[in-house]
Amino acid sequence: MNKFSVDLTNCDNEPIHIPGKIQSHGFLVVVDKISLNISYISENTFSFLNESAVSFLGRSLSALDTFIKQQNAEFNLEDLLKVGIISKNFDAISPHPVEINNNPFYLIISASQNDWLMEFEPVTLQYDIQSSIGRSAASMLQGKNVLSLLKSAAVEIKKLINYDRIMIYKFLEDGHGEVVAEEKEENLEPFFGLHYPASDIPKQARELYKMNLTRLIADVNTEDAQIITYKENQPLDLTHACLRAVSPIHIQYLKNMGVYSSFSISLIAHGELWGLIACHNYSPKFIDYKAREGSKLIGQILSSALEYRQDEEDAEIVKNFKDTASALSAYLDKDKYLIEAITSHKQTILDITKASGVVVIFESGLKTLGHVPAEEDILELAKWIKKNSDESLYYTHRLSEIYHPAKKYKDIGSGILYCSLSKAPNEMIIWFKPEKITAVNWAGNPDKPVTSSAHGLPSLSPRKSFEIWSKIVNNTSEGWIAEEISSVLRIREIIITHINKEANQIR
Ligand code: BLA
Repeated sequence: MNKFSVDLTNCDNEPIHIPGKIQSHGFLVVVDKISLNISYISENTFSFLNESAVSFLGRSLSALDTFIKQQNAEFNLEDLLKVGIISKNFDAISPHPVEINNNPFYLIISASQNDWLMEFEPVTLQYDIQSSIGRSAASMLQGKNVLSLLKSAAVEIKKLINYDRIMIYKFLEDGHGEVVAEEKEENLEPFFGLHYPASDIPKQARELYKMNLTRLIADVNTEDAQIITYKENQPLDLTHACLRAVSPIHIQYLKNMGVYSSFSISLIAHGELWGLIACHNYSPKFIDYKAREGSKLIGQILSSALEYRQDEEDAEIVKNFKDTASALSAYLDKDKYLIEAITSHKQTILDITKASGVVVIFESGLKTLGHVPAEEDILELAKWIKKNSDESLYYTHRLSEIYHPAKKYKDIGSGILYCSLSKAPNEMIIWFKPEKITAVNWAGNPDKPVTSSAHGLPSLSPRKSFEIWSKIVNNTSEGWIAEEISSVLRIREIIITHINKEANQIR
């Protein structure tokens, strides 16, 4: 069994793949790959089969045949398992319908290192989900851009599984997440636009979610069932299982949030976890294997559509940067004054990056566009940059950390991207980005007390972790992406060529 004791300081190390327990809405029978005998079994098998779990340990699968009925009585569980082993494809035979005490169950088979996992769980879906999935995928793909694609995916998932709240949760560059789309019951407060720290979904959980694309927590208040075994000191790896018991820290988190059931689907783009479709229900809710697989399929379709659309949008950004550079180049050829050429037409030097403000200092002129600090602050900053760096390009998304006076205007310039236009101390362009936190919303009621728990985890809730995270991201802007840097280098080249040309003409 897993002896790890988890608290708020060691979340990243909790071995969540070997919890030694399963959720009790189903039961687990595990067969050793070599002997094909039952090597692990969940204690709650008793409540489904009316036979003590331990009595099955070490026996062959045929011990289950009298309890678990199949449509084709000639064909027993061991035959089924062997078909899977030979074809090396358990997905093709899962879910396998069986009957236990006259109730329909699904058997889902997957692999662990030395054993085969056989999970039994109830069948609840009464209608043919396949046709709904087809319709959902079709309407989802009508979304023309990434945002409308995400919104319609949330709408379609809500139709399929009817959880109270469906969120598309996207991981941003530093690992923290934002709710970028939401479909919910009307009476619930919106989470749309909220940001959460990276630590709310620790590293090993993200790794696991890349391998196993869905996870259901049917009811945060039911007690998990212990897994028993004769294989001492060999914890059973439940990475690919459906019934895996969930980290107690996360259960507490959901309870503090008032959530009774949670279901989430991984979104993978370019081999990385792009985000999750996170579904909450405010009462216990179990959805069966076919409903989960249907949602997974929607997630996979969304993932590949996202990859495609995101690439399209990124290409669009680069194209806009390049178009702006050519336009500015043409203005420079036409106009008499450099500053005017790059600041006074339809396309300006501000469109070269995604910054919200820019200043151009050239010869004796200074011109600003968008949100920028006061002129005296800009001049101080320019002096400081020249003094401290001989590089022609400098950028940071945490300016005030190294240059304290910038604290004063962090809501305008927590991030700067600077490029020099010549060796002269006063010829440069600086782009500004605001502090990120000012763009972050927290819709919860800050006066509501944080729920305490009996387990010494009083501070664990999204609200608390948001507060902690706010402190960390204070004074930080969005980062500068590679496309912005190359765009600035491109325009710098154009401007300097232009300056040199002018200088030669004068001579
Ligand atoms: C897992 N945390 C998760 C999961 C989500 C979140 C979606 C996946 C499991 C699931 O589907 O429920 C977080 N859920 C969120 C967030 C929102 C949401 C941010 O709805 C926003 C709306 N969690 C903490 C802290 C720790 C922690 C401080 O907040 C550790 C100290 C741990 N979260 C934690 C662990 C898991 C988890 C260990 C893995 C659970 C598992 O799969 O066993």
